[in-house]
Amino acid sequence: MTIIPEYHKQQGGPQTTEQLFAVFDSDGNGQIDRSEWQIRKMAIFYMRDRNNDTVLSRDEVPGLNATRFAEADLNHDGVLSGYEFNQASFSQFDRADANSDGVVTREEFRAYLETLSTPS
Ligand SMILES: [Ca+2]
Ligand SMILES: [Ca+2]
Ligand SMILES: [Ca+2]
Repeated sequence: MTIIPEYHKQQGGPQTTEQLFAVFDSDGNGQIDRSEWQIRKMAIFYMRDRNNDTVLSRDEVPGLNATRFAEADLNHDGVLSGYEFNQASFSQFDRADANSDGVVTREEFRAYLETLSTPS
């Protein structure tokens, strides 16, 4: 997890889906596998943390269903810490791997990020 603050400091971290995908796809094969996801997934947390206060408030993940948010908010303080994000069901690899073939493609990655950012 020590690598993530570096991204965070680099101009606020990756800002586009394409940049974020490149961060995740560390071997550059155009797909994110399970281990790449585990290593890099906190980059999503930092990307969504718009005001850099190291927690995600409700409005920073507007697409996330209220029930999911509440489930992830383990200490019920109304925001998601990095730990809570890491543990959350919505941040797991299987959530992004829509067709369950063991890799997350660009399309799946984009669709996954949409679910966090776009209110339904
Ligand atoms: Ca890869
Ligand atoms: Ca919390
Ligand atoms: Ca997939």
